[in-house]
This record gives sequence, structure tokens and C-alpha cells, in this order.
Amino acid sequence: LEERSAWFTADRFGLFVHWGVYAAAARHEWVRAREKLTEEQYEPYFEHFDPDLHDPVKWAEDAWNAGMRYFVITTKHHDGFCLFDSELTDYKAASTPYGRDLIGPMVEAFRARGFKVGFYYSLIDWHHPEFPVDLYHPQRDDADYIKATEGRDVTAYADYLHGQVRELLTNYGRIDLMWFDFSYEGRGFNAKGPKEWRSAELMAMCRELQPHILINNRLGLGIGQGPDTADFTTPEQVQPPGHENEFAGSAVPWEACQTLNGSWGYDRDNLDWKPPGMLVRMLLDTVSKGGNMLLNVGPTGRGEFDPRARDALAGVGEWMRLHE
Ligand code: JFZ
Repeated sequence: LEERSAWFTADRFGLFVHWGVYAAAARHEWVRAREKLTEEQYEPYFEHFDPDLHDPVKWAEDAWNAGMRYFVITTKHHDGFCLFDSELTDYKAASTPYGRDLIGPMVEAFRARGFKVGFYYSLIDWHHPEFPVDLYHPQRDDADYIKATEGRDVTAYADYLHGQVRELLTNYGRIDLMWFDFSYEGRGFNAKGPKEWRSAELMAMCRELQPHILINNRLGLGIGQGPDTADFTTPEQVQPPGHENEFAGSAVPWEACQTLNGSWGYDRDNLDWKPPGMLVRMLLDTVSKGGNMLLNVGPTGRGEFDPRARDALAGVGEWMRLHE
């Protein structure tokens, strides 16, 4: 683990990107669940998805200038929409008006700029016909819907999830990091965790396809040194307190993931933008405790970084250059 994670602990600072059809709704990546939208109500964002201003070379440039050295992209989020050209579904960018794979060009652009590349993949999937409705699902309060979907077979969904991860780790060259999201065993009806995801088997497949890969801790398995254990932990939207925190000083790398404004997906009318000075202090706080920071940008539906996100990254970059 120490050898495999050497680049990760040296790089320290990464770019997280949450992007999908929810960016067009521009009010949080959980919009479908928050507003309990049906498949039909959510459909227009897919039908009109056409990020005409998307330029991954620009994204890579902005992130590099902020001092970021690795990149993690949502290949699929909880709504089930895939940025990659999966053969296992039509719910993907290639089937929208945009009409093509978004992951290949992004991987290429970020690699060319010098980034390590990681894939976020949502274990949760509100689109898949065999994904059992649970307490997070958009139709969680719809008794008729729950009744009608009672027979859903989570093992059939797990086959799909394993198949998609195989595609991701086969079709895009070397992948440095896998960021699964997330397990919630014990939380309400049809809760899911390592048993439903078949996490141990999934992890073994990742390690077979990409032996050097780093895997996060949201598959519901243990952490640390062992065949079935995660390689790093992911405290979320909190800075682990103090040098005595549960992660500091342990052999297991940790990575705080943070947002620019509290939302991961593009949230146009949000006013909680963190000023660059705060972001710098968060980065210093993390690094001083031996951790990484994965800072998120939620690009717009047209494929750009919002000017407020670009300003934030530029502000961090300014500090970087003054302190090189
Ligand atoms: C998850 C997602 O639901 C969210 O949309 C975003 O992608 C984020 C990075 O990850 O949110 C979580 C997942 C797990 C916990 C908290 C938020 N958790 O285990 O405390």
C-alpha cells in the first residue's frame, strides 16, 4: 500500500468533478431524489443534454494552475446517467443530443497535462430496472411504485455494476484510482452494502484489471493492509479535527473531499461560495495532518466551469505560485 499510494500522498491535492444531466437542472446532483422526480419528469435533462462548450483541455488547465495533480470524474452518479460509452445501457452521453463518449477525451486531456486519473462510480442507481427502491430513492414514498417494483433483483443489478466497472477499467488505459459511492447497510428498507454490491469480488476484479489502483473505502469493507480492504478513507465535507484524529499518523492515507459551495453538482443560485483564502486554509489544514484534499467543481450543463469556480481555482493557484 505504501508503494502504491506514494504518488497519492505526494500529490496531495486533486480535482473532483461531478457532472451529469443534473447539471442542466442546475440545482444539486441529488435533485431527482430531493424533489422526488419521476423518471418522466427527469427525462428532459437527458433529452436536452448537449454540452456544446465542453473543453476538457480547459478544465485540465484551470485545475493544473490551481496546483491540483490528480483528477476524479463521476463516470456515473446516483441518477444512473453514464458519461462513458457503456455497452450495457443507453442511459449515457452517447445517447443524448451530444451523442458521444465524454470520458475518453477527458482522460486524454488530463493525462496529457500530467494528471493521475481516477473514476468515481455510484453504486446507487435510480435508473436501473433491477435496482430495489430504498430510503434514498426518488420514489421512496410512492407506495404504488414500491409495490410495482417489489420483484426487483439486486443480483441482476450487481451484474450490471460489475460489468460497467470492468468496462471502465478496460477501455480507458491506465486508471490510478477508483472512488465507489456508497454503502448504507442497516439504513432503512432495501438498504445496501458489501453483500448487495458483492464488494469483495468487485474489489478483486479492480485489482486484477489495474494492479496498481487505489480504491476508496465506500464499498463497506475494511481499511488498510489486506486483499479485501480499501486503500484510503474519505471524510466528507469535514476537516478531521486535530492531529490526534482517527486518520492522522495511521498508515492508511486519507482524503477529505470538499465542495466549493456545499453542492457537488452545479447549483446555479447557491450563494455559499467559499472564498479562496478559506480553500487555501482547508488545504493547509488537511496537508498538515497528513491528508489529501479532493476539491470539487460541478461544471454547468453546457460543459463549462462557472466563473465563480474558475475564480476560486485561480485564487488558490495564486497562493501556490507565491509559495512555490
Ligand atoms: C455522496 C453522494 O451522495 C454525493 O452526491 C456526492 O457524490 C458525495 C461525494 O458522496 O455523499 C455521501 C456519501 C457518503 C456519506 C456522506 C455523503 N457518508 O458515508 O457519510
